[in-house]
Amino acid sequence: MTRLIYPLLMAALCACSGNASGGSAAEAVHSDPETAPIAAAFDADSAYSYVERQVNFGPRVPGTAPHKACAEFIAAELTRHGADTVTRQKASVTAFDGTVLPIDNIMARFNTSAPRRVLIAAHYDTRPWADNEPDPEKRFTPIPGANDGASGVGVILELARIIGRQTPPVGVDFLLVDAEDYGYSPEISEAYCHDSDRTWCLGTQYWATHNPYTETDRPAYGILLDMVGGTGAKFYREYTSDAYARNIVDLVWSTAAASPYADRFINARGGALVDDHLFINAAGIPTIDIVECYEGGFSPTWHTHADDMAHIDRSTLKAVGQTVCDVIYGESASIK
Ligand code: AHN
Ligand code: ZN
Repeated sequence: MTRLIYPLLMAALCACSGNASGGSAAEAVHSDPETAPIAAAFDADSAYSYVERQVNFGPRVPGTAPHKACAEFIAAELTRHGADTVTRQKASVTAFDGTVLPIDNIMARFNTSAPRRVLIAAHYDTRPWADNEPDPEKRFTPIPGANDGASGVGVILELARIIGRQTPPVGVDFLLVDAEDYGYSPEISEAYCHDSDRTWCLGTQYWATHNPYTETDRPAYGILLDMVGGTGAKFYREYTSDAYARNIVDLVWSTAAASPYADRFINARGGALVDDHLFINAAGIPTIDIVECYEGGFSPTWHTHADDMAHIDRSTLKAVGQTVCDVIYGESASIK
């Protein structure tokens, strides 16, 4: 089931968001070899291995040892790939059931001297429950989170590897957020929850009100990657992304349309969902969500124990990773 956005939250977010101002790359003319776009090859095997290494830690539930080990791994890889800065935002937040969760948002910035920057985000925590297991007994153990958690991070770590070796025409800030997936659902809790939308994306909600940017150095736009490794996945235009940052959806989908991965990016409306991009938009950065979400809901492995490596597909990681890579390297250094 795709959760529809709580109307009041939606209204509040709409009221404080500006229009997307990025996306001029699609119009840029690249006749000068000095400014011509440089191509970079996204290595799907590397991304796959990054997904696998996260899964091998075990479920990355906030407050647990595998989560901490994974956070250290992510931060170390970003440093190793040559980030200008890697910062950790440690805090605590309270989940819908009263559990106090230690959170650790990880931010890495590359090419910080560039006047224009883009933000690429994903959550790295995994859900402590398996809401969609038919057998209720199996619902209360954590999922592997290969697609829901590790896949977006896997794509980001491979992008970081590439960017560390070949400076892109824009600054690239990576944001790995915590505690996205500790939200309320009626399958795992009998408690009544009056505003369940706000029980999701706790790390991003914290970041949104404590983010490092000012009005003038904010990224032009953001791209959130969520569930980007599933077998045979197709990516539709997510509703909120179109509402906040249609020109960025256009940029990404048209970039894919001109690539061998055109069949993965469908230029039609998908579902509407509460995800990290909602709160990044509220912080004033027009942000889209590349997410496997259909009008009828998510993939069959979503929030089940089958969200494992057997259901991760290198060709999906490649389609998403190469498309984001093409968008980044297709940016023009001359546009602020
Ligand atoms: C809700 O189910 C409310 N939002 C989907 C966002 C999500 C969950 N992404 C991964 N897990
Ligand atoms: Zn999830």
